[in-house]
Amino acid sequence: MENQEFADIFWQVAEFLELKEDNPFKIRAYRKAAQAIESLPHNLEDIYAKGGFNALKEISGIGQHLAEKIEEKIKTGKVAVHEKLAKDFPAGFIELAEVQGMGPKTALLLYKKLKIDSLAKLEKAAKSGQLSKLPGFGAKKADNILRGIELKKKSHGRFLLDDATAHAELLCEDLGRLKEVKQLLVCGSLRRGKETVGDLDLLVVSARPEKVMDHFSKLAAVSQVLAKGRTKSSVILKNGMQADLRVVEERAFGSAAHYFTGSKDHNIRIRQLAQKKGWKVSEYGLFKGKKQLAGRTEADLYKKMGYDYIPPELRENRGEFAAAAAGNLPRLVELKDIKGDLHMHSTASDGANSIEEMAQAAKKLGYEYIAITDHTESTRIAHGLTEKEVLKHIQKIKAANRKVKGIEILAGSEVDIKPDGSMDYSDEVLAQLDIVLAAVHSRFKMPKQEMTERVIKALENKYVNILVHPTGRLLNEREAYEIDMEAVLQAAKKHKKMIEINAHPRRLDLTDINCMRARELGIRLAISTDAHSTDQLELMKYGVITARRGWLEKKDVANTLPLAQLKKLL
Ligand code: DGT
Ligand code: CA
Ligand code: CA
Repeated sequence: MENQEFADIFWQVAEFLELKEDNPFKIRAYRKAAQAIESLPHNLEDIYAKGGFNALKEISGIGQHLAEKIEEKIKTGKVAVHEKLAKDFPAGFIELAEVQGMGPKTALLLYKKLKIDSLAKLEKAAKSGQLSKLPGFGAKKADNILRGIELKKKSHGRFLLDDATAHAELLCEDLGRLKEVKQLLVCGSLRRGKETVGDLDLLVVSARPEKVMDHFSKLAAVSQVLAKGRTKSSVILKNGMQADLRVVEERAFGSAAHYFTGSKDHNIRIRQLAQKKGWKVSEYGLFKGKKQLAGRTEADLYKKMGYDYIPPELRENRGEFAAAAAGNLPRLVELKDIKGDLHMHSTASDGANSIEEMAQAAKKLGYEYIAITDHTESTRIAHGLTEKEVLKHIQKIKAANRKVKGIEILAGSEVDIKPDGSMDYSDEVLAQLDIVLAAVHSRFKMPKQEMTERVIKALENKYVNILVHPTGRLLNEREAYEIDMEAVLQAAKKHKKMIEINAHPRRLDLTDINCMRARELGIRLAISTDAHSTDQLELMKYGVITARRGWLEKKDVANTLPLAQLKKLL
């Protein structure tokens, strides 16, 4: 059983209880547990198999009561409370509540008033003008809901990078145990680090393809076998994700890896380039007539074609061939270059761990510094700090910094940019902070021009250091707000401000393409996790891969600098 299955049940129970106006502490406990489970690096069932009930109870965020629910799910496959609550709501309720612009309360209202219990019915009602006639609705809300439905349809079947990575790792672990598997590589969009992944593409070298296919189709994670051939198979995993497997001979491994890594646009381009030389490139190799010129490794393939090796993240046909021919490819930033993390939360606002716990965890990752950046007053849902509270909080951070040796803890804040572009703290308070992040957390629907002016005004504030999650998008959930990113980047350049690449797989914001533009303009980027718990500090790798897709080098990224140099930048 996947951890997500447990988390989903807890999220849903929390929604149901909320609608029933049950005890808020109970609701919060379910949400906290769901969050804890989602950031758990190990499989819950494994934890239970190894350490029993007590091991479940020891997971932070999970007490006696919720450990019982997890045990119940493992033993019986379901959770009685959840089943009972679900019966009180219409069948399509959860799906409807998840539509952007809806939420559980609206979903329930629409069911009661209009008997809407499916996406199709919702779409019809929104299009026919039925919704806008309801009290408190109006054309704008109906439009928002329609856009939410579109987004849901578009995102259908695409998976977040951490989810896809976790599943690929599980499959590889299992396949790798087979002695017939000589080499194993995850290809496709996951290898390129694309922001979301449609399906997994696995490549294996083996002299015994039948054995590999037999094993693959019977893996524990597989729920359905779509196709099973001698060298090609496709399955659906239990979480609904498709996984394709190809088995090739060693002599074609490089060209097969290249072909299945894609992107399609990159592949089409290389085929044209080969044709110009009178050659042919395919998943079986690079050929001149019948003669194989290359194919065993990707490096050979590129070399023979006259190019430097192109890292997978750059294979999007965005100028990589020209750069590789001229010896001008960037030396991409790597995870090991990262020396600190400049955006994270503590229990002072909506984080799960204390300042010291965050610092200790960051130290284990080998970092030289971190910034604790809790929310400000306007972000009420995240328990943002008032000016008075943040001054005390700064003292607490300084005390923690003295106490925890071997890592510098900067006193920071993720300050709301108010709708008029002013900051949520006065300049006097901002001046007390070591680092100031600026973020939009409200009024996402502003007209483009107003939103652009709002953000630019924040960049004009002399205390602001980094504009964080600059487009506000939540992948598969919420579209970016309307903003003129070129104007924002120009302003960042003018005022010498940094821009964040938020590493959380739900955000990956700034996006790869905008990173390319920021690099052109010479803007410094900061890759940060926005961690709300110690586990989430490990999400850094997804920010790094996004930076690599944006052609960024070590020198483009602020948090590759050693502490002394970083401090000068601030
Ligand atoms: P995804 O799964 O939608 O996130 O994206 P990919 O890039 O993993 O695409 P997928 O799984 O359909 O195919 C894997 C790779 O196979 C793709 O990156 C390039 C190659 N490929 C697939 N279809 C074509 C095609 O029609 N032409 C060429 N040249 N290559 C293709
Ligand atoms: Ca794929
Ligand atoms: Ca595929």
